[in-house]
Amino acid sequence: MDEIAYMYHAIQLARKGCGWVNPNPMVGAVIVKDGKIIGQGYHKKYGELHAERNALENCQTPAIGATLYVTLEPCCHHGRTPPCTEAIIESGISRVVVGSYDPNPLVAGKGIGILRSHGIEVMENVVRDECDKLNKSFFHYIQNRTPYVVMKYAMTMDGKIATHTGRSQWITGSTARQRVHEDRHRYSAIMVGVGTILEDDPMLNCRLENGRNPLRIICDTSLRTPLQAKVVTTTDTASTLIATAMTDTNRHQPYLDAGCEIMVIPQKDNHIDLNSLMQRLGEKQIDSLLLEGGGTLNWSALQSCIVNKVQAYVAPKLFGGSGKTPVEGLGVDHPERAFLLSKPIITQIDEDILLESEVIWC
Ligand code: AOF
Ligand code: ZN
Repeated sequence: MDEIAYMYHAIQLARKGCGWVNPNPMVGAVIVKDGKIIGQGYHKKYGELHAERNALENCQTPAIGATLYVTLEPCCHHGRTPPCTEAIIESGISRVVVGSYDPNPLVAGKGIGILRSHGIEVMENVVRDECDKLNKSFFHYIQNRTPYVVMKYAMTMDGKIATHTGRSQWITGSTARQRVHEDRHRYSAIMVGVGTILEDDPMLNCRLENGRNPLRIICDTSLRTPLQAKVVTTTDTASTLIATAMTDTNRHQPYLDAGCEIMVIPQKDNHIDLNSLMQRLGEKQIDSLLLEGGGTLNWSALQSCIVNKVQAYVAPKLFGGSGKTPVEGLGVDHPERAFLLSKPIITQIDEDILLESEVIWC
């Protein structure tokens, strides 16, 4: 195996932490000596050992003189775990090959600097693009302290998310829907507007075997969520947070009794202020959020500039008529004022297509 292959192996290991490590990054590590892998590991769960320490613990022979391949710059700070740089230095590893740089202000190049100052050879940026792809949401969260927001919707080829009678199940096929559940596992929270609760009464959970349920967030300015809604009656299986502008604690009580959390957020233009909400969610360590509509909330989210990425599933169907579209609201008045997205990554998923773009201008 060559250097690149070892790093790809470390990336595979890192992916095993998907959905379990948030708000930490996914990290994988491989230790190689005399052309043989002597230890490997990954960051398994938030609060637990980092990838490098897991790899060192798994070493079958002493790591003196070995090379460590790690997808992210080793940390050098005391967090929930001691610094990885200390463990690397103590182990006698003589060379470290790094994929991504860690933008955490507590690390940010200092990890690499410490290793070098101890005479360890460090090679940077190896398979960096692939390593960076693992942790888009972590990079955003650690620098902004707000969640990385992905606006996701499924529409027909004539741009409808529902028929004129309001029916939306199902637009895409089962494989595309499975993919959505993988994202519900990956991201820390899922958010919808109260309109979606009133119309569809969704569960908003992750229906993968061994999947993790995201925190369900309902944007509900005037507290209209029915107490019989599934998101309210199933808090024993998945947590629900209702973000509202209603300050009357008597109105909060029935939701609190049902096990929901209430977050009071100031109002802006008759809706809760989404920028304040994102700040508060960041304080709760929500690093990533899947925005699943509806169109009114999507419009507010774009106007508030909180959307980082758009995921549009497109199904080969046409609904016609006055069915809803993914982004409602007033809309822009001129093509020049459009929200601009990056060149999409296109993935065919059976009969459907997934288009993924970063928001580059809002
Ligand atoms: C690494 N290897 O596997 C991970 C790193 O609170 P802690 O102790 O878990 O530290 C979290 C921070 O450490 C996180 O924000 C990121 O900068 C880094 N994560 N670093 O060397 C790992 N998960
Ligand atoms: Zn570490």
